Amino acid sequence: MRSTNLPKLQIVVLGSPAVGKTCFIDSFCNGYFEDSPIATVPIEISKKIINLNDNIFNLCIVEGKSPYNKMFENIKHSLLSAETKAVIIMCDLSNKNAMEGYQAEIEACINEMQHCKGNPIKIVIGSKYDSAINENNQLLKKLAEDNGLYYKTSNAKDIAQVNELFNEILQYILEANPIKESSINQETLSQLSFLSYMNIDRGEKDEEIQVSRRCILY
Ligand SMILES: Nc1nc2c(ncn2[C@@H]2O[C@H](COP(=O)(O)OP(=O)(O)OP(=O)(O)O)[C@@H](O)[C@H]2O)c(=O)[nH]1
Ligand SMILES: [Mg+2]
Repeated sequence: MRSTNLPKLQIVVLGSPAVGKTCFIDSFCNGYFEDSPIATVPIEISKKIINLNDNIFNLCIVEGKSPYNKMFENIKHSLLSAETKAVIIMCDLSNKNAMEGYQAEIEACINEMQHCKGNPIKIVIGSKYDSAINENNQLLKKLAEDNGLYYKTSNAKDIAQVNELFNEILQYILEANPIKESSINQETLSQLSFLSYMNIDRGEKDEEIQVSRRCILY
């Protein structure tokens, strides 16, 4: 069974440089915190097969820069695609000086998102919650809510928290975009569970197996 036969669902993660986008995505896709990832130029695509409450699909996460950055042009195609069902705007809660720029950045993202074909849910994530300036958290939450966006926080060092957050986001998406049952048959299900056993056979740690109970890596 080829993973390309599965329904595809895409999440786009936008943000200024070094706000923590790659660490957040990698914590979910790889199950560990990478302290010093290489700066993403211009975009990065991560993929993972997900089984969430028996909804099986190919999740594609695309990382790119927000408007005002010249590399934004590279993510525009993914952002506007009908497959994009969630857009995350990531803002760094630990950065003292960045907060004053986030209002304009969020407004610019909202402006661009008007043209999205997939009617994505829109979420602001305050990153680096482990070293957040408390006042920034309150300010960003208000900013997100005033603009009608969901607000969440993330700590990429806490894999369980990142997994919970992705599960929550995927639940929102599936509620708004139910996957047609006919696209998954019994053969697909049994082959995917075979792939998950292969994971276990490769000797992954117990905690990673727990994480992949709902998220089957191949
Ligand atoms: N304390 C803390 N540091 C983090 C967290 N997430 C990322 N970082 C740090 O923030 C820095 C930038 O992280 P990246 O994930 O590369 O940021 P990015 O937004 O992908 O950056 P670009 O690809 O350059 O746009 C790295 O030094 C990380 O170690 C977090 O949750 N907590
Ligand atoms: Mg990056």
